[in-house]
Amino acid sequence: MKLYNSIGPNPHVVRMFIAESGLDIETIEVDLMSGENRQEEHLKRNPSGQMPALELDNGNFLAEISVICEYLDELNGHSNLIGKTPEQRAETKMWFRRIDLQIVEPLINGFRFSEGYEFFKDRLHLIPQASDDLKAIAQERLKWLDEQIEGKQYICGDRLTLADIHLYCFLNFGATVGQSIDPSNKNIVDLYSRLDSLESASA
Ligand SMILES: N[C@@H](CCC(=O)N[C@@H](CS)C(=O)NCC(=O)O)C(=O)O
Repeated sequence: MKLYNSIGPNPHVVRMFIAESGLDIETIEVDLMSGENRQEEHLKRNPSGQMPALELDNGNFLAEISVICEYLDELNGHSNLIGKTPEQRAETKMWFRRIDLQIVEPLINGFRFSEGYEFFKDRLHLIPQASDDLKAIAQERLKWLDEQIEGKQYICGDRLTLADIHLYCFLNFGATVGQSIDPSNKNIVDLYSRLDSLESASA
């Protein structure tokens, strides 16, 4: 297998997941800054033109980070990162989906529609007037998540999962583009620092 990798929080999620899984997968760099990911060669790997993409041994490709991670975990015999039982897997996917739709999407689009405007204007349909509201939604939902994880070590209790990794990588990115964690979200701040101390965080 080969991971087509680049800068950005989405590839970071997959790299951190691979590191936490103890897997070793060859990576091939794609230059996102120059738009190599939007060229024909990469569109054959992922018609969405986005990063990352996983090439399988039979030459087929997978994209979408949760799909890649779930596939790897299944091959790896089902770890805690996705879940060892149907209920654990459902719990992980439930939290991943909440975090993805309610926090990550507004955070990243808030960035793309403002600070990222020049970079993304020829790649995506941008809505600059929505930027401030999207950033506010991400912050509101983070506050909600802060209440949900009170007393928990990780989002799914004592189990480190893809949901934590997803949240961590996007909060890490958010901090670099003016969307830092509100320090009053003490549980999120603590969770972030627990995840930041993992060796896999720098993958
Ligand atoms: N839903 C996709 C999102 C992928 C994505 O947005 N990737 C970013 C990198 S963090 C990208 O390729 N950006 C450059 C571009 O859109 O041209 C996934 O789960 O993989």
